[in-house]
Amino acid sequence: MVPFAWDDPFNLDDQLTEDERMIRDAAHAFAQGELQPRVIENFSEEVDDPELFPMMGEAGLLGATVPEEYGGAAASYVAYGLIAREIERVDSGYRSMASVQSSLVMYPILAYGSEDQRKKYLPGLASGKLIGCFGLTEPDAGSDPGGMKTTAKKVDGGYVISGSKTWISNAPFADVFVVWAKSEAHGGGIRGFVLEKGMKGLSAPKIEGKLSLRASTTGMIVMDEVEVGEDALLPEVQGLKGPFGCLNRARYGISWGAMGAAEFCLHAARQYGLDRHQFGVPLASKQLYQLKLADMITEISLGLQSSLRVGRLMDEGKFAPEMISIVKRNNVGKALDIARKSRDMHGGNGISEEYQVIRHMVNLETVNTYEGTHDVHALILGRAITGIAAF
Ligand code: TGC
Ligand code: FAD
Repeated sequence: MVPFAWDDPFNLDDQLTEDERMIRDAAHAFAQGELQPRVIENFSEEVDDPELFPMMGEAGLLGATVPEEYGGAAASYVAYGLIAREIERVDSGYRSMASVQSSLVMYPILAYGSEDQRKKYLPGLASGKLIGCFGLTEPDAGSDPGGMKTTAKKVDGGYVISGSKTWISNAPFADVFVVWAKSEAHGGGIRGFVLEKGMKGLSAPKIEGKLSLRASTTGMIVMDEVEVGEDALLPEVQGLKGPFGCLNRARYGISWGAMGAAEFCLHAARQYGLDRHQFGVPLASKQLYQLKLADMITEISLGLQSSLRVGRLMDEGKFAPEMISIVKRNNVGKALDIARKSRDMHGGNGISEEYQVIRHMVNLETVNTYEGTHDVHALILGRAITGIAAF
């Protein structure tokens, strides 16, 4: 028998490699040292903080799974998940900034790009000197990206891209835009293009007034006949499997990240219950309070263990996207429940920015919606179970 560790019930630490533990510890130190001190103000004031990208790059947190020759760390998907968990322990918005860069911008350039595109963009993105965004969602095509209206028209020497994308993380300060469009020249099939800040007809206005994920900057991508050369096309993929291949990575990272936010909320509720006295005793001495803490560590330990399993399968190339739907959907849903519970357990203080749990709670509302809503992932699983698509 071993002593039980309430903050690591299944000894996750023991299941990691030495490299993974080192990466986790470095991510933890960065998140607590650099992100935690600025998050309350950044969230409250909805501050744009692009200077975080070079700082994250310097700390090795961008493109961790990318080969070293392109500026990455050639780390495992488990290590990538551990980074997401440490960043989201501070704020889902900061994890968003990093996971878009790593999974939605660097991954498609690595997996579907030409060698020239890889050399041109990946080292700058890994160092955070370049900032990337990923444009799939449109005003009339969210859960159903196949309904997108953005088009790429073939012209001599390249393409003209027209359309608009909305709810795009990092867009207002991005240098590199991975956008998906229907291309007449490819039978109306969906193709990926890499656009650059400053191109004529390209703009990225900020969406103001979000009440969730306020530390992450979100915008639109407006493309008014943007002319690009042949070299802007991602040559190695065609169809929705292109963007979905990127989403697999980002959704997997979110499954870890959401558990980081949930762990913050558990730790905060535990400490609050030990410190706060009512009826002459600590709140933590009450059965109802302990029941909630027990439910929290149960869901967190099961969620982390599941993400670890999926990560190991990804590292072995043996995963199915439906596995990722299970962990993205369940971990985010459970994290949202845990954040709401923690908010309640803090009483009136739970609504104050100082205690931070309500920030996690409202952030997780977005995380539950983006990268496939909770219900869309249920339908992905329903299709796999029955063979019938119910979208
Ligand atoms: P469907 O017919 O299912 O598939 C079309 C083609 O794609 C292939 N495919 C996949 N490939 C790889 N990975 C996956 N997960 C895949 N899912 C499907 C499929 O095999 C097929 O290939 P082929 O060769 O036969 O053409 O497509 P559908 O149109 O019926 O899709 C249905 C549905 C609901 C599953 C899908 O549209 C969906 O996932 N909707 C949710 C949209 C979404 O997740 N959007 C995310 C936008 S990005 C974002 O939110 C970033 S937030 C980032 C942050 O800040 O952290
Ligand atoms: P809708 O698709 O309109 O869904 C509305 C509701 O209807 C949901 O509850 C949904 O579950 C439900 N619903 C939809 N279809 C069905 C169905 N068939 N059956 C039953 N119920 C259904 N996108 C990007 O491309 N890049 C980004 O970087 C990005 N960042 C984002 C950042 C933020 C802060 C936010 C809020 C969103 C971001 N998104 C991004 C967009 C995000 O992926 C979409 O919001 C999400 O996919 C849902 O699409 P929608 O908002 O159009 O909702």
